[in-house]
Amino acid sequence: MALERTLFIVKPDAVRRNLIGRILASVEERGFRVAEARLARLTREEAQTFYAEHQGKPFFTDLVEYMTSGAVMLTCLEAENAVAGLREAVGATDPAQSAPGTLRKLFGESKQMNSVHASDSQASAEREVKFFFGLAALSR
Ligand code: 3AN
Repeated sequence: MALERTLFIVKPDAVRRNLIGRILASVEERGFRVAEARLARLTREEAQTFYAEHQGKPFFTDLVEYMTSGAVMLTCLEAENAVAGLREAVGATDPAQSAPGTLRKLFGESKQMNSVHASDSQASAEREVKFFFGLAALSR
């Protein structure tokens, strides 16, 4: 299996609760390597562009508000089968529905404040890694 890269974000609710270290330790323990990392405060434009596929949905305005409400830890993670593997480690959108041991079950507070983001497909991973870290980060 080939090495893949995917985008992983520690979202504002988790940064606010001082969970960056625990969450990154947890993904490292699960076999992911941190290839890129940057603490950032997203602008409205960045959040809207990043979540463009959800534009028009009832939760979109609140989602942009939440994602710009504080710092986020942006990372690019590398592993074999990284995209699918990280989605499994992250769990379902709603922490209440997430499997035991998943990051959202462990740390998430609600459907919106679910602590972490992971790209949902290889195409999304390419778009999202490029969006925050540039084209070179896809293959370094
Ligand atoms: P996931 O991050 O699990 O792929 P998406 O892509 O459907 O979920 O949604 C993106 C983000 O929008 C979620 N991580 C969550 O923060 C928020 N979100 C999704 N669905 C809802 C909802 N029904 N109510 C509130 N927030 C939501």
